[in-house]
Amino acid sequence: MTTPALLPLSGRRIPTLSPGASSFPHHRATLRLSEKFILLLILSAFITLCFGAFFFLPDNSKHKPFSSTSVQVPPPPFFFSSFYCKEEESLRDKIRADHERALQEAKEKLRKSREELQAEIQTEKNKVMEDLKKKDTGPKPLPPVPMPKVAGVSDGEPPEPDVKEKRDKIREMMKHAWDSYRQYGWGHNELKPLAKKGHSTNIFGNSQLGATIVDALDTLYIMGLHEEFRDGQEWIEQNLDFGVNAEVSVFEVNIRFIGGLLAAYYLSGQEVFKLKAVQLAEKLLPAFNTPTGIPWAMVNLKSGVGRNWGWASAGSSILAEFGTLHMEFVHLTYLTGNPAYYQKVMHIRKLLAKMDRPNGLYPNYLNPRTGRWGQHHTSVGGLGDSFYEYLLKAWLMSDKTDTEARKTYDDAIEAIERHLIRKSNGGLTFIGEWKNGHLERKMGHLACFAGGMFALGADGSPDDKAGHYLQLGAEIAHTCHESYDRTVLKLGPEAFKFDSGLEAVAVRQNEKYYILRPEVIETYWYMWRFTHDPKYRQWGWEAAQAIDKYCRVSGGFSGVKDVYSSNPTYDDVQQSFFLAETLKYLYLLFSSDDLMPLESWVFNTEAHPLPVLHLGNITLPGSEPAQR
Ligand code: DMJ
Repeated sequence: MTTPALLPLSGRRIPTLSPGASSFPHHRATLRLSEKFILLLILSAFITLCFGAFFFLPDNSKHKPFSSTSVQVPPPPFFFSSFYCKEEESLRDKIRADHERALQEAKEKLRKSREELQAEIQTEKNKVMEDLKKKDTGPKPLPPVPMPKVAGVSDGEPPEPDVKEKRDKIREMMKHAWDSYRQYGWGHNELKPLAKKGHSTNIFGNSQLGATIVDALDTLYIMGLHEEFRDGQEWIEQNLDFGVNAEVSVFEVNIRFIGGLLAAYYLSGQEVFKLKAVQLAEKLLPAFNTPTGIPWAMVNLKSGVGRNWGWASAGSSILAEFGTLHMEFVHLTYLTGNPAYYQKVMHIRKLLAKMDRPNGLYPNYLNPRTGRWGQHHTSVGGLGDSFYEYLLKAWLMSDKTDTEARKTYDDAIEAIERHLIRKSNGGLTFIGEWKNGHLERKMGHLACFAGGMFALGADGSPDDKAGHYLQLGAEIAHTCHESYDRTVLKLGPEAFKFDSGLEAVAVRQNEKYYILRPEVIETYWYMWRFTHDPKYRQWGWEAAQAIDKYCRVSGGFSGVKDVYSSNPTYDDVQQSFFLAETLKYLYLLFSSDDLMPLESWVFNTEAHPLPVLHLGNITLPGSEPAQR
C-alpha cells in the first residue's frame, strides 16, 4: 500500500514530483519573468477583491453587539476614510435612533400588565384579520330580501273628535320643530332654536350628518307629513356621506342613524335608506376589533380607530351602549345576508352569559381589553337602560323564538326587582341605583322608560306573573307622573330623590333640567296600549301642553334648565330625539291602536319601528335554525 499523497481540504490531489526530477529549473530568467507576472496577477486580484468587499458585502453593522451607552462601529479602511466618515456618521445616527426607539418601546411594554400586552396582541391580530377579510371581499350588491309584511301603517285617526284635536296639535308641534330645523339648521346634526343656527355634540364627532333629518324621517312618515319626508329623503340621497373623519358614538349612531334609516326603509320601501344603513354599519364594524369583541364606545368613521370615553371606569365600555345593538344588527344581517352583524351581537351576548354577576346584576362597565367588569354600578337609567330593553325586544322581534334573550331578560329583571326596586314612605315605587353594594334612592328620568318595558314584557313572563309586571309598569308610570306633577312647569327633572322626606323631586341644581326627553311619555303610551286607562292620555296631554308652553320658541323647541322655576332659562338645544321619540310617542298616544300595532312592530330605543321578523324556516346567516 503506497503512502497516500497529501490531501488538500478540497479533497483534490496535489501532483507529487517524480523522484529525480529537479525542483530547480534551468531557465532561471524565464522563471523570474513568469514569477513577476504571477505576482502582478495576484496583486491586481487582491485590489479587485478589496473593492468588491467594500461595495458588495452586506451591511452587517446592525448585527454587531453594542452596549446600551456606546455604539461600536468598525474603523474605516485607510484608503476610503473621508467617504467612510459620512457613511459612518449616518450609520451611527440610524443605529442610535433604532436603539432609542427599541429602548422606549421596551420601557413602555414593561409598564404594561401581562393582560394588557395580551390584549394589545389580540387587537392587532383582529385588525389584521379584518384587513385581510376586507381585501377578499369587495362591496357586494345586496341580495334581494323579501320585505317583511309591514302591517299597520294606517292613518290611525281616532274616532273621538277631542282626541283627534289633540293629535292634530302634536302634528303641528312636529311641523314647527321640523320647519325650524329646515330653516335654521338644515344638514347640521341638531338645532339651536334661540340662536337659530345648527348645533352638534361630541356623540356625532365633528360631523354634519343631518342627525335630525335621519332621526325624524319615520315620525314624518307616520304623521303623514309626506312632503317633508321627501325633502329629508332628497337630502340623504345627495348629502349623507359616512366617509368623514369624525369620531362618533357607536351606540348613538346605531340607534339614531341605523335605526332611523332602517325604519324609513321598512315604512317607505325606498332602497336608498337600506343602502345608507348598510354603508354606515360597515363603518361601525372596526369598533368591534377589541381583544374581547366588546366594541369601543367611539369609532372614527374614516380610520376605523376606536376608543372608549375618558370618563368611563377603568377604560370600560358601557353596558347600555354595547348592549343596544342587537335589533339593528339582526336586521342588517337579514337585509344583507352578511352574517358579520349577527355574529358580532351574538358574541356579546355569549360573553355576557359566561360572566359572573354580582347579586345577579349587570354592572354598567365592562373592560373590552380584559373582559372584566369595571366599577360595580348597576342602573336601569343612564348607562344600563336599553341593555335590558333590547333583551326583551330581541325576543319580541324574533316573533318570540329567541327564548335565550327572553330568559336573560327575565333573570335580569328578577335581580333588579330584588335589589333596586323599592317603595317610598309615601307609597311611590321607584327604581334606585346600585353602587358598590349600596342602594342609592334616586331615580333618573331615563329610568322612567322601564314602566313601558315592564308592561311590554308582561305577556310571556315566567310563573304567570303578567299581572304583576303590568302592575309594576303602572306604578312606575305613576311615580314618573308625580315627578312631573311636583314641579312648577309640570315637566320632569333629570333625576329625583326618595330620601330624607323627599319624594320624586330633584335636589341638586344640576338635576333640575328637562331636555325634551321622551321616557315618561313613552311609558304612558305603552300603558295606554295595554290598559286603555284614560289617565295615560290625560297625563300625556299635560306633558304636551307643558312642552308647548315652556319649551316652544319661535325657532323651534328648547330644553329648560330648571323645571322648578317659573321663569326658566333655555338650554338652546332642540334634541334630535324630540322629533324621533317624544313627538312620535305623543302622536301614537292620541291615535288608534291600528297605527303601528305592537304585534307587528318593535320600536328600537330611539322609537324607530322595526318589523317583527317572522323567520319561520328562514335561517339568518350565521345563526342556528330558528326554534319555534
Ligand atoms: C334617546 O336617545 C334614547 O332613548 C336612548 O336610549 C336614551 N335616551 C335618549 C333620550 O332621552
